[in-house]
Amino acid sequence: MTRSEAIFERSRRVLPGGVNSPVRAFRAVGGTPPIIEHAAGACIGDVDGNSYVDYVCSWGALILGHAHPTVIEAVKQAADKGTTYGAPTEAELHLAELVVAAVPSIEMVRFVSSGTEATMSAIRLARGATGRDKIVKFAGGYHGHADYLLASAGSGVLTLGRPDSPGVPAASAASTIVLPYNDLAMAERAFAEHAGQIAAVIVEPVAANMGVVLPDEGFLAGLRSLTSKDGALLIFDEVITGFRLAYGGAQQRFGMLPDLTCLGKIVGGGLPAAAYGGSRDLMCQLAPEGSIYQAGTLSGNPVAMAAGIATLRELSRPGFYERLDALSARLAEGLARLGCINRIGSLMTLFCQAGPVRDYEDAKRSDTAAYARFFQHMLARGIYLAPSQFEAAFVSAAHTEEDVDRTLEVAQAFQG
Ligand code: KE4
Repeated sequence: MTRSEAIFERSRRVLPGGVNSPVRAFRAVGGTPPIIEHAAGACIGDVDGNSYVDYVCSWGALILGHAHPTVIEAVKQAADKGTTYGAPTEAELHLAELVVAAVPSIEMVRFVSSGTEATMSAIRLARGATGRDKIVKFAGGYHGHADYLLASAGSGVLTLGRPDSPGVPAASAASTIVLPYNDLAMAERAFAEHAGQIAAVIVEPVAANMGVVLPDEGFLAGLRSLTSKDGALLIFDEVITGFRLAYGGAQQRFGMLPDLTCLGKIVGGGLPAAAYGGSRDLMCQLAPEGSIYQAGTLSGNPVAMAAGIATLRELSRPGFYERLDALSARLAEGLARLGCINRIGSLMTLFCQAGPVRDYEDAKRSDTAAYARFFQHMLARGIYLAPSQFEAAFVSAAHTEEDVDRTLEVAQAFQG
């Protein structure tokens, strides 16, 4: 028995499934997850001395790679002055000013501690600001685990949602309309059928939780037009795409302006911090300025703010995204013979199927058993991919051409 196996066996006695987030348990790919003990740059190391080139990067948070020296130094300096005060700090002001300067649609921002909190709060703000209850999300879109976001399409696509998990009250899911991603005609029908009743559409501007699925030309612009005409708000869930696809996120890369934006992962530099933001008019409706309530003990945590500030400073350096895109293209081109690659910037998924993959129904046609075999083949040879076909692979600034070439060499040896 390896140390990872022994530790994981013990963990399962006190942590449900041995994990604190389900996907980490490797249920979709089989086997025992390596217990990670340390990481630096593009590599992670487990308790048995194995090292892996990491394409999970803490689910996209670590665009600079693991333990970036500048981030670590900033965290150490902040922690030396205390870890949390529950009071206003200059650090949260500094990161807020960086976010406002970076993200085109954000005039004001509120920090929270997870992407789930960010989307949950943005939706409450949208409902409070519009006085409406219904929301629209897309099949295969993941926005964290708030009850009404764990909903799947009703019996008829235009009917109200039904719970996607035990414990989600039917009444919660019933306020959610779940539509096919990239299906603008269905979105138009939903707005016709529920005219004046939809508070917001929440969408990943590039979907990354059914695997990576890019928006069709005109899809996002169509949602922008539909929501504006109906008086609903458009929420871009940029928890993954924010600071990933460009310094200003997907909205900068696509030239779009949502009403609210949710950020996570990168904005906290690998520490627990997330955010939601939008126009001053909207954000000033939040307590204590307004009456829409949202709060958090560790919101704007000074150590997390320090990590976020250090990270965004590195991202704003000239040429950062261009290098990342070029390295990611090299990886994607090399993997293309193995299946259908959907990629934008440093975000990609290799679907084990011929493709195309334009929505969740397409994604579900993937050969998940083949993906599991590919995953295990790569893991055994020191390459750590996402332990699910329906997740993304992330390239960081710490990855090198040698890392990519090694990855491709190992992948080429895969015999299915
Ligand atoms: P968190 O609550 O996990 O910080 O963020 C929720 C969330 C919101 N929006 C998007 C677009 C997201 O991708 C996420 C979380 N992403 C997953 C990975 N697909 C986190 C990994 C996990 O669940 O363990």
